[in-house]
Amino acid sequence: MRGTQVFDNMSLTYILVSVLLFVLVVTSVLYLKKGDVQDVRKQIILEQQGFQPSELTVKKGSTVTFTTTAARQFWPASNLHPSHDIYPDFDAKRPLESDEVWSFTFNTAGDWPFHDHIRSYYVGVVHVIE
Ligand SMILES: [Cu+2]
Repeated sequence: MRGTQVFDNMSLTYILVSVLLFVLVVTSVLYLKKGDVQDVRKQIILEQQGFQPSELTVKKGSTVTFTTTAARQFWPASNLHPSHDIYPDFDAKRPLESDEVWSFTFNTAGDWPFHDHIRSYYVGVVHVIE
């Protein structure tokens, strides 16, 4: 009986350690994924279906690059269309050619919805955190 008890305790320990390791691995993966969004993936692409990603979270001071895969001009700009006055600097201020790259550095924290000024039904939002 005593042997069985020891075995059960060891099984319990083994299960607990396994669960803890699993939680640790999942937490690490989620943390790294979040890091990707904030620190590595700072690109928004206007595709045929719309902006990809349409929602992006970056740290204040991050530069986000806007490009398009659609073979036509585009014009990223902050809302509201057509005045762009929620974040006037967040505006390419002219039509960009399809092979142009436009970058903007977000120095103000907040939620910044934007659109393609040429086709204003293409929309997205950049969340800038401190
Ligand atoms: Cu506009």
